[in-house]
Amino acid sequence: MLKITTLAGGVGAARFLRGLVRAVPDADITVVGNIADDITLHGLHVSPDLDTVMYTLGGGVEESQGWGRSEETFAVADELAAYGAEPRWFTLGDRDIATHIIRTQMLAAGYPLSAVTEALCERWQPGVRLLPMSDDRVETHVVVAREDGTEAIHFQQWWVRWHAELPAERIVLVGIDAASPGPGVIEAIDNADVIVLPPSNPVVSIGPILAVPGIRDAVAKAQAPVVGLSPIIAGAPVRGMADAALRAIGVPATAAGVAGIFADILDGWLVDSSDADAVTEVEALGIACRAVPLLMTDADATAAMARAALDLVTP
Ligand code: FO1
Repeated sequence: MLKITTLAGGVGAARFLRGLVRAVPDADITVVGNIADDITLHGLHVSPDLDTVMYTLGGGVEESQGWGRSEETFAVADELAAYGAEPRWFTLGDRDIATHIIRTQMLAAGYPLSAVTEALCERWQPGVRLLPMSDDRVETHVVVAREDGTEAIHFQQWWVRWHAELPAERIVLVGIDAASPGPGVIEAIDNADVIVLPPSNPVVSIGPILAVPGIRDAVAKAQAPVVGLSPIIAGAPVRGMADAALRAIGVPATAAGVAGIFADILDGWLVDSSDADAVTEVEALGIACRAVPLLMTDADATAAMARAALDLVTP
C-alpha cells in the first residue's frame, strides 16, 4: 500500500487532501497538521487548521467558506456579544464550540493534543491519520508597525481582524525552539513512500511545521521523494493572503519564489499552466517541474492535481 505523508495547513490543504484521497483511495495517508495558528478564545483551545482538515475530510465542513461546521448557528456568539465579551473579530459557531470544549477539557485533564486529535477524529473518520506537528504549544505572531514602534500580534488577529493588510515586519514562531515533533510525525516522514506539500501557505502553514526542530531535517533526509504544489497562481494566491506573508519574509509571490523556499527538500514542484514560464527557473534549482491546471474547481480537477503530483516523482 502506498504510504503518503503530507504537511498541511487549513483550507487549501484540506481541499487538496480530499482530491488526494479520491485519486488514491487505497493509500495510507498521514497528515501532519499545523498548530501554530491555534488560539485560546473565551477559555477554549481552538485549532483551526486541524479542525479544517478533520471537518473537510469528515464531511462536516461549511463548504461556502472552507472552515467551520456546516449548518452552523451562533447563539453562543450572540450571547457573548451581549455581555460585551472580546474579541468580537473572531466568531465561534455553536456546533464548532462543542469540538473546542472537548479539546479544552481533554487538554486540561492532561491529554496531549495528539491524543485529543485522535479522539476527535474517532467521530469524523477523516480517512487519514491526522497528527499535530507537535504536542507543544507554538504560536505564530506577526510583528506589525505601530505609530509608537512595533507590536507583535497573534496570527489570527493579523489574518482575520486586519485581513493581513497591516504590513508585517517579521513573523515569529513563539515556542518553536522548545517544541518537539508530535508522536508519529518523524516516523511518518521516515516511512513514507512519497511526501506531499499541498498548496498551503508556505510561510504560516507549512513553514511552522518545517520549523519544528527535527522535522525539516527528517524531510530533507527522507528516502521518499518530496513533491509540492504551488499555492501561487499567476502571481496571486489561489486563496487567502499568502502574498502578504511572503512579503514579510522577502520572497516574491511567484510559483518559482515559493519553490525556492523549499529548494532544500523538494524533488518535484507543480506550477499552474498559466505559470509555465516558471518551469525552467524551478528546474534550475534542481527540482523536477511541470505545469498543469492547479485550480481546485471541483473534485475531479483536484484529484487530477494530486495524481499529477504523485506521477511527477514516482515511477
Ligand atoms: N476566519 C474568519 O475570517 N473569521 C472568523 O470568525 C473565523 C472563525 C473561525 C473559527 C473556527 C475555525 O476553525 C476557523 C475560523 N476562521 C475564521 C478561519 C481561520 O481562522 C483562518 O482562515 C485560518 O486559521 C487560516 O489558516
